Amino acid sequence: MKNSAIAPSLMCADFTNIKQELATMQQCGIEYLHIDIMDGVFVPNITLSSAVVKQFRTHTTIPYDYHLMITNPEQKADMIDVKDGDLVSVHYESTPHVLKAVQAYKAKGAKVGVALNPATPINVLEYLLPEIDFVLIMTVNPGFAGQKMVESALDKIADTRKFLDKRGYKNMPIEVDGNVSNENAPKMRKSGADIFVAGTSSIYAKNTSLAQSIPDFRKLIN
Ligand code: S6P
Ligand code: MG
Repeated sequence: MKNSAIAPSLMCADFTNIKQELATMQQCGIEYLHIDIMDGVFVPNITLSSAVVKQFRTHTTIPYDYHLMITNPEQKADMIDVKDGDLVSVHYESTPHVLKAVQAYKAKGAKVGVALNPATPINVLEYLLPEIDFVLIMTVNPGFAGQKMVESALDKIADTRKFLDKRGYKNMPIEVDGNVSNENAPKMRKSGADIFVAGTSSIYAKNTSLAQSIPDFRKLIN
């Protein structure tokens, strides 16, 4: 089993206090900042923009984990501020040219993953495996925070782990996103997840602080 990593979902952050939040995340050893980019077309919502999140680089050295929920991401690589070592995931369902999209962000120095909506079967990854660095399994329909995990999520994570291991990709990480709650995260870990997108159902839950909730969450996924 690989080391687990936490990627706080910045669409759940308090932007009036973002400098402090980033400092706390850095102190807590957060591995990635999960950044949801939506276009109101691929998903029915619009959230963060690359132009805004780019400014956070002056306050943190934590790599970004871009989750692109935009149509034809292969045509938009120039609009996304990618640094070496960032993660970028492109949705399988967002373009007929998913390999081209993978290549476009690789060329910018990112480690690139393919994200799968809950109803998308994992065998679509078959011929992409040599080209990608990780897989993102959506455990809710993408677009909004605060949803409930879909029924099939834990089985799908376990099936993905088997699918990858069987094909010689034992070290390929699986990221999970959507209702990665304090309750669900340990089950997701058991099923084979490695990178955990943490939002309103864990570290950003009400009545806690990041300084408390992040170490608590880390215990749950170790
Ligand atoms: C949703 C987005 C996610 C959410 C995250 C929020 O489409 O991709 O990254 O921000 O799921 O976490 P939670 O715990 O509210 O589900
Ligand atoms: Mg996301």
